[in-house]
Amino acid sequence: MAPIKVHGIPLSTATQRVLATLYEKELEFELVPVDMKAGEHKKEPFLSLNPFGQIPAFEDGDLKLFESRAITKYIAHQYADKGTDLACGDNKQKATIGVAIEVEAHQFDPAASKLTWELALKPVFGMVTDKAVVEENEAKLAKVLDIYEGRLAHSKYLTCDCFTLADLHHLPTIQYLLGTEAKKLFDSRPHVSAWAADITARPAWCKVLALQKH
Ligand SMILES: N[C@@H](CCC(=O)N[C@@H](CS)C(=O)NCC(=O)O)C(=O)O
Repeated sequence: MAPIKVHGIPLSTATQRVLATLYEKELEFELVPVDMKAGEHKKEPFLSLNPFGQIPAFEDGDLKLFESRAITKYIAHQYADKGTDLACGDNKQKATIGVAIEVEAHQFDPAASKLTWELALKPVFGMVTDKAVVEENEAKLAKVLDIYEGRLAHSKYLTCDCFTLADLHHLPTIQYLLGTEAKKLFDSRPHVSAWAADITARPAWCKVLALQKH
């Protein structure tokens, strides 16, 4: 059988989301590097995998997907019996996970991704951080984290006492932000802080981080 292929790079947050899911599921896969400096993602053959020219792209046999969150949902359902159950519970529980997945994508990620770019990635590329953008997005992220703090007072993870895709989707940006001044937003909220420490210590996530050292 053709192996699962992930086209992307270990530093990309969206690629990391897919890699974390594959490691949680204990699946074999091939990471196919995309030379973004050479603009490989904006040319064929990559555009045949994702016409929007963004990483990651994903192949499982003849199935080709893009959009990291759609890919993780496919993996969690297709390989439900392997590794960690990332979509646990009955249909009502699954619907609650679905809500938390949407909250990550539409409430948490816009601010978290802008802060990741300004505080973690721009310095790596020798670019200057825009303080006004940081201030605006720290305020936005703080409001989301206040809601998470209330939620996490009732359960260990965002939807229940087991780790699901909803928690996993937060890992890439949280990992970057914990290495920046935005860490204070997590540290000042005890339940959020304990949750972030727990999910970033997962063995599957540590394997994603190890890929960055190669
Ligand atoms: N919503 C997409 C976002 C993908 C995305 O933004 N990928 C970034 C890397 S993390 C990228 O390819 N950036 C290059 C570009 O947009 O040209 C997903 O979750 O897969």
